[in-house]
Amino acid sequence: MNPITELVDDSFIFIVGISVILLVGITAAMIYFVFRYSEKNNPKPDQSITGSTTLEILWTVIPLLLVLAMFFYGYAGFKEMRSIPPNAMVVKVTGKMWFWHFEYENKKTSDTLLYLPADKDVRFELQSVDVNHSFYVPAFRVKEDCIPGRTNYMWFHTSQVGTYDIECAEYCGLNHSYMLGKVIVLPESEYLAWVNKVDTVKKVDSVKTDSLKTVLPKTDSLKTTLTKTDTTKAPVNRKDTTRTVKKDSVMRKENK
Ligand SMILES: [Cu+2]
Repeated sequence: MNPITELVDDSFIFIVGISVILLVGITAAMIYFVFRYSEKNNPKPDQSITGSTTLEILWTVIPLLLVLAMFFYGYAGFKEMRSIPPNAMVVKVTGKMWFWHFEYENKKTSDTLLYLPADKDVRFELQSVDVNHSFYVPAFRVKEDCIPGRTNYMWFHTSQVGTYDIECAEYCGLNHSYMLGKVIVLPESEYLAWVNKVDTVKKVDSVKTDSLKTVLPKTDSLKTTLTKTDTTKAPVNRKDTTRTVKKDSVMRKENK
């Protein structure tokens, strides 16, 4: 179970619940007052009410207790979000115009698709190389800014195997709305096989990214009109993969 998801959902339901009760109560009282105290029903205004200390105390104390309860629920979730389990695995997330780049503990990298093992705590170190982005994974109820020149952090627990959306939640330029990705949570053995396999990185990513593009046909049509952006993007990717291969081959030599 992901504790963040539960706490965020609890506070959300609590606040929406109170809001609905207040909305219904206030609307009902308003409609009742419109008829009960209309000029037609009361040709002479009733001036007997001058004030009520009891009422004033009640309508001060009750809302105060309600907002304190909202704060309590919100703070419980916030505290959980900022308390990263010490043994969490680390993934570096870099926002670039306009895609997500991920680096794993063994220096392996991937773009757009974030592979994670199931039932693990994951700490994300968030950076940006150009403008402000915001790494948003709705299924895990987390969102944190990626700011150039500083490293932010967040974490979540990958509860179940599955595929979950990644979005950019900070307007970052022309292709902001297409800055999408997927969290792919795999059984631990499959994840380890993927993360330790160096040669097929490029193939796996390109195949899966293509299948993602077919889900998002608009991206393709937009990209064809932005050929200049694409050509600049391509060498960046190539550099990254060669760097990974080099580092890993060095690591292999060291292991020998
Ligand atoms: Cu963005």
